[in-house]
Amino acid sequence: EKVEKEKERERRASLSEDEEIIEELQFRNGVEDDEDLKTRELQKCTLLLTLRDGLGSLSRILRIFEQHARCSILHIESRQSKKTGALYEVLMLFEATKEAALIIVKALKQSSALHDVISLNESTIPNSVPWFPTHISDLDKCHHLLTKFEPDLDSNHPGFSDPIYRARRTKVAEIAFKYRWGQTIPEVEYTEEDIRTWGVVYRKLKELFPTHASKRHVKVFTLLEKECGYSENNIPQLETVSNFMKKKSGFQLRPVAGLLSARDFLASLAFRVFQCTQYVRHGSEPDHSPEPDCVHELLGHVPMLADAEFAQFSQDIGLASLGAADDDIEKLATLYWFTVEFGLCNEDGQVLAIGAGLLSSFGELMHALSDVPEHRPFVAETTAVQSYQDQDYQPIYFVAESFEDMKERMRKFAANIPRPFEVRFDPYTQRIDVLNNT
Ligand code: HBI
Ligand code: NLE
Ligand code: FE
Repeated sequence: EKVEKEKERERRASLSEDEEIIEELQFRNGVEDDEDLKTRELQKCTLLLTLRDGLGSLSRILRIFEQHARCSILHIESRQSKKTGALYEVLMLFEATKEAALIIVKALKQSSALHDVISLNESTIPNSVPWFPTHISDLDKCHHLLTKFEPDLDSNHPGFSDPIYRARRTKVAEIAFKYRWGQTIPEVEYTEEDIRTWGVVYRKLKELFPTHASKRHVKVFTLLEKECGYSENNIPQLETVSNFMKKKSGFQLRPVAGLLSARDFLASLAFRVFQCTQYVRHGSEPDHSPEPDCVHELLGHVPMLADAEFAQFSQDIGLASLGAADDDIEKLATLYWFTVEFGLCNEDGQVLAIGAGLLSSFGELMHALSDVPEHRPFVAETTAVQSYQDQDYQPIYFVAESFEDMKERMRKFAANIPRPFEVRFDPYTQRIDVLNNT
């Protein structure tokens, strides 16, 4: 053991200063394994290096880059420096994995050959950008389901002890699991029990809409009855409704098996795609369901998403979420919760519901507009950090001064989320263009 230690000491002593730094940093950052190296995404970094000595010392610096597989220098140019204690300045653009870039920049900062290291795109180096879909077909990969509220797993679910209901849910979920972009959404043959449940909710809500729902909702709901087969005796099929929405606002539906992760769910909104459940809530609790079901989607979300301005608002939340850090996703999900799901809005001096969670729940719609819960003014920054629960009626709702005001506040909030790039949706190709700020 002693011999081993001595050998290691000798080896270290023979390392050059730069090699030593690299080794130390690789140790601290965890050495990358080959498999990881092949799959990780590369990022571009621009550095301004100030050399102490002549351009000859550049070779010492280049060695730092050579240590990393898949790292390449894309551009390099030099000029004489005007700084005291420095001879040359080198502008360098390189490409590497995030991990390698981190190690390289740290090694450069510690190298005695350099007077100064400035990273011109610092923000892209320490935070890797989470993967996000860039074409609408990539939504096939956004299928991260949360197991909350599953009737098979949650003993409080009204369907937990109803094997027939559970079997139906499993069958409907199959459609979503098999669905791929571009396909027609398969029809579900709803049971009498499903239609009865839908009818109970439908009848009661229809009575409340004129006095409780946003005018945007009321307007489209009338059209849905005329053009899409909405009625208390019929659960419309997703494909029919999706085609209607495409005409109205460019939104479309795709089937989903249940509650998605916030990241995956929000990402689809960027493409004007709404992930829509296709099963019906359990018949024993028609007035309120803590989980989304197609009653919620079709009566709550669809009429709002078919409104052009609301569609834009929803897409903007989606665009803001692409590649955002986890804590920003959480804020956007919270904002989504208090606007798209449970938002209230002032319209011509009247407070009305715009949130789908209210517009699909007879019980909560009455509760939200009564004087039982607290109403607070909608301010994006404070609303974004308000905690909420998703089991029962909300104790707090946020009321927007007007829909335009809500849109504007949300737009400003989203613009302040730090991201090293900008995104733009190209409706012709249904692709997200990523505009690098580097
Ligand atoms: N998943 N299928 C589905 N439907 C939703 O309405 C939904 C979701 N996942 C998350 C979510 N809503 C929101 O509560 C936010 O977290 C975005
Ligand atoms: N509570 C709503 C309803 O009963 O329709 C569903 C909310 C989904 C987030
Ligand atoms: Fe919803």
